[in-house]
Amino acid sequence: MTAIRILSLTVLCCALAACASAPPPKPAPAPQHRLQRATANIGPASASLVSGSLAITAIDGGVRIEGDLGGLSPNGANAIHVHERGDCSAADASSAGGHFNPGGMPHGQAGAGPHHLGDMNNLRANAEGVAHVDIRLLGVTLGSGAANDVLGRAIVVHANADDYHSQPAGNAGARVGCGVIDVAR
Ligand SMILES: [Cu+2]
Ligand SMILES: [Zn+2]
Repeated sequence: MTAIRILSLTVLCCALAACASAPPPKPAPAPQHRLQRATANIGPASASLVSGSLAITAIDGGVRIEGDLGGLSPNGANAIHVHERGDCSAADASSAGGHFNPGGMPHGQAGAGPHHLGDMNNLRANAEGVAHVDIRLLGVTLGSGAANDVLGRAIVVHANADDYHSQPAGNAGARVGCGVIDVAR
């Protein structure tokens, strides 16, 4: 009996020791930006006059997208998203594919529940049809090569506002502007 108790205590001690000495599992390192700055030169699509240059800079937790876009409808609202393919070659920009969505989420609104990683809030154009863009897109990286890397993807502007719930793309209408997120030169 005593021998059995000692044996089981020994086994317990060994098990505890093994637990105590096992190295804690290392969390996977978060993907890091490898670029500080990129640009997206937005050109017209679907026979629009939309154009402008956007600067994309690395910030904590994502990127900041900033610049002016012209050629929009005066006082209108326009959807803007990161789309999965950096290809604006089609006249209607369909070549840019769907919304950038590495997490397999439904379309939605940034900061308000499940949404595509490329979902962003609508732009507001002024009376001259110019929208100032200043968006913090969180959860993405710039040049990391990870699944959430936006480098080499496209920024697409739409003719209409995003309703933030219709699937798969917010019922935002034609693609009127498109530009690839590219290394700043
Ligand atoms: Cu879009
Ligand atoms: Zn979306």
